[in-house]
Amino acid sequence: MATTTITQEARPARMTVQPSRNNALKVDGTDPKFGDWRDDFVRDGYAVIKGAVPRERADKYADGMFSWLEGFNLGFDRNDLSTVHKDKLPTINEKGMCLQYAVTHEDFAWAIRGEPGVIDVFEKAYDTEDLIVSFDAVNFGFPGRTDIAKNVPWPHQDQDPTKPGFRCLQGLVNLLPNGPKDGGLIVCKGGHLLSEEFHEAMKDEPRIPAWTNEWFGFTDNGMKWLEEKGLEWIKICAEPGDLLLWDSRTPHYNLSSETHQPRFCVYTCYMPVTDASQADLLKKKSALDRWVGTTHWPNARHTGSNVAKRDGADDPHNRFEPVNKPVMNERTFKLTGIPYIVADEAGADAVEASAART
Ligand SMILES: O=C(O)CCC(=O)C(=O)O
Ligand SMILES: [Fe+2]
Repeated sequence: MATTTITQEARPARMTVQPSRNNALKVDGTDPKFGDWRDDFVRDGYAVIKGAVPRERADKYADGMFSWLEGFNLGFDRNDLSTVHKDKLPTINEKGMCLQYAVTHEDFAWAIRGEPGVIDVFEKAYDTEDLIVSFDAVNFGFPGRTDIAKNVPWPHQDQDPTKPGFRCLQGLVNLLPNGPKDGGLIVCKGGHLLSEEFHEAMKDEPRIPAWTNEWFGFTDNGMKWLEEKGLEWIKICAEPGDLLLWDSRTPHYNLSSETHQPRFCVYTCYMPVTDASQADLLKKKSALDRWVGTTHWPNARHTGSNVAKRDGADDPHNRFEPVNKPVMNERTFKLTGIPYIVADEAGADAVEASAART
């Protein structure tokens, strides 16, 4: 079994969920003042937590990511940008995302998910320690790529418009210096609070096709609506180790670098385990067993595959397990959701009831 290959320093006993979430962010105009990043987040729909990961460790993770790319032995060399070419790299899409090759379970990705300064932010946001984390994509954004499609703007929300309200806090840990022209996340400041009004006003606008209901793409008319409301698009700048947060309702996308600076990040999204069903947790466990990914939604409703394509065929360099398997401590193992899986039906009912109470 694949799970037995995960090295764990400690495996906690089955977890019981603590019910209180009284101080969880509501992002509906009723939040108190917190005196920290939460005030920015509630107001603007995004926030930056400086140094959530200490610089030294952020540099180590970036180094691990470069080594992972070089480890395919296809000719990519971090010191020679002329080697940035699809023939010399694993498959990375025009948005910089790498979704296969078990990359989401590499040790660097799990170490980032387990960073105390990152977890702490989500514990505060949801007012609970009982969290699960997404097995989301890793971003290797390189400048000047003409060998793959151009990254044209893809402004979107990551949330079903028919399910309004604050439902998902997205995050990414930035790992390389990221200035105004270095590519990266761009957000429509304050757009989260106008989301319901937007969808009401634009309900007759034809929809951009989406592979999941939890995605909404903005048309030119939609973008015009945001502009007429006076909303501003902000390219977020960050240093290695900074955590960027945004509300899934905040319109956003990413830009490619216009300099010689690559942009690397790992997406980190956590949610209360009580928002996931027992079936979700079992699906999540299966994703981990098979070393596949999820979207940013930690409840694993959608799981991915490790089969990347190269020139239309299965990539002969596909990998189905991480090169460096994660070492999980008690905290990261909890984030897999596995300790919250109850074997018997009575236990499953108890967890569902606890979810309903909160
Ligand atoms: O790469 C980014 O900055 C944003 C990616 C994105 O839209 C997402 O993770 O939902
Ligand atoms: Fe997104």
